[in-house]
Amino acid sequence: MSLRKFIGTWMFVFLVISPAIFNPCTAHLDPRWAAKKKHMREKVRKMFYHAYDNYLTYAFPHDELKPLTKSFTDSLSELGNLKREYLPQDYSGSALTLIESLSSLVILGNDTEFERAVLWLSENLTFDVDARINLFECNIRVLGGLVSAHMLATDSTNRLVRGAYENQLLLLAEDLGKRFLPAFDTPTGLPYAWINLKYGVMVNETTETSTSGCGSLILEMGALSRLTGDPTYESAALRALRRLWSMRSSLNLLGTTLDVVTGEWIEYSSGIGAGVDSFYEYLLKAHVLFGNEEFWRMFHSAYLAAQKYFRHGPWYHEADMKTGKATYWQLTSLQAFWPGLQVLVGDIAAANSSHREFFHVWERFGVLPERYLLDHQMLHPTEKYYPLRPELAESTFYLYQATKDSWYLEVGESIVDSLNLYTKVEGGYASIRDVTTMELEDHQHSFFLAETCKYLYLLYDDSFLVGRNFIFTTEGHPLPVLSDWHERLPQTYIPANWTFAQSGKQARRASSMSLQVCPATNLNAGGHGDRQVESACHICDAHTDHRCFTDEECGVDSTTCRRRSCSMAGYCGLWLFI
Ligand code: DMJ
Repeated sequence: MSLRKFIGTWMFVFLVISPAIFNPCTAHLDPRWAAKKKHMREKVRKMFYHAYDNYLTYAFPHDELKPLTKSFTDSLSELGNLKREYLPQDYSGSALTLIESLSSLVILGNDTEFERAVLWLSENLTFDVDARINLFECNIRVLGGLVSAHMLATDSTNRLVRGAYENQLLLLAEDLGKRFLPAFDTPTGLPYAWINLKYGVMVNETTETSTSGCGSLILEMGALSRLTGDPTYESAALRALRRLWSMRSSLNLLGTTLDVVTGEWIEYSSGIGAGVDSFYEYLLKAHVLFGNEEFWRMFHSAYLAAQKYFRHGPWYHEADMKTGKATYWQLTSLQAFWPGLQVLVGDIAAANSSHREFFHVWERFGVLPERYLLDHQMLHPTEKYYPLRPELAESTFYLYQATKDSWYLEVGESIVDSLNLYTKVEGGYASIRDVTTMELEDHQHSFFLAETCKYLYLLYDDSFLVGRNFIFTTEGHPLPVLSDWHERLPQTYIPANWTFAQSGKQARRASSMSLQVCPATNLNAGGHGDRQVESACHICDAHTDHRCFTDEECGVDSTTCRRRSCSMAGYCGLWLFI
């Protein structure tokens, strides 16, 4: 069989679930970079606090900082790139940036400030306000921020003074989740994009929403259900996701916008960027978080279709969901998350080549412009802005985790330098209105603290992740992967001839399954102190960079419990035959 036919016949998807993100196997340091990493970590820490402190000084408790005028904006009502219709008198902000900063504070090791923020929110935050909010944005930023912070506040690390925390963030999250529910009361189960927190869906509310808007709710609402024991939230999000998936074309493609009442597509063209991006992300991450095969099957089909119809070399264009024909040849800043997702899939080679192209564009302009017309080789005439987006930093972090290639540390350095050179002002970090002139705009988005700074910090210091399994929401809020949230215990694929000694070199082959502790699934991390880590069955790859020559050098995937094998590109992962 020719190689071409071989590849055509046996298309492989290679699932890694980056081991360094989810397990303790890859705690290794490149000695040449050790000092540099420390230096960069401190540089990023300073960035975070420059943004955070200025927010506290000039904007808190309002939503976001205006760093040029050192003032604030109550932007929760404005989120979603749609025009705010009105800002009610009684709406005084929801401390959005504080909520978004909670998990970053933990990752930076500032437990004191985390506690202070948690207690302030516990006492002061209310959602009983006459505010029309975007469901998607409020879900990923506020609900996700609260649920993640609640889980961090109640994990075994005791970062809060004993007795100070009595699940207040979870109660707030539950209150918010209840206010989301009227949005799902449609004939299709697809939620309205906008709701009023106090009064529910407004009369004459728009029935148009995006694919992300109804397909990226399952992590936060699912987590809320698991934490409260009330299945309503997860059921609503799942029903919407299933309905959305049922609307795919015969090519397994979805459009970008749709009507929640009729269930008809409005925009048939789609890609991996705005309006669709986190839909793909949540299918895979929901599979990781909840262990549900249904999510994996959806993701698998959707991912293959995206690679088939949108990809052109390292670039991604848009295509018509019915015909698969290319529509818009545009690179958008939001697309830069895709290589990070591909790392979770294990498609490292494709991730690396796309990431390089995004970075070239970054280098050319100094930052990533919102939209670049690939067919005309020019910037989009109006979308020339860069609002401090995290996506390139996010992918850089994932690729470094997967490969340990120090080149990604250099990419991170270049991102940090550009941010400090072009966007740092006395009052914080400002968005760029026009990348050709570097004219600034008076807005420091909350995701700069939730994601951009967080991923840059984790690139240089991932100690928060060592020995623990986390999945990051699309807004960068970590959720622990817990075996008791998994729908069913996975089957183990450990080959019979492996030995499971717990000492010496062979300790690598030990897993909680092999140690017969499944289904309790608590495995002592060994070599990382006494911390107990969640691991259903995980076995490390033989090499920390996951490179391999033979299958024998590959371990067992930590979340699916499937035996990993060696790809043609020489990386361990899960390969699926289709
Ligand atoms: C963030 O709010 C999230 O990452 C979202 O999924 C899309 N992008 C913005 C930041 O660019």
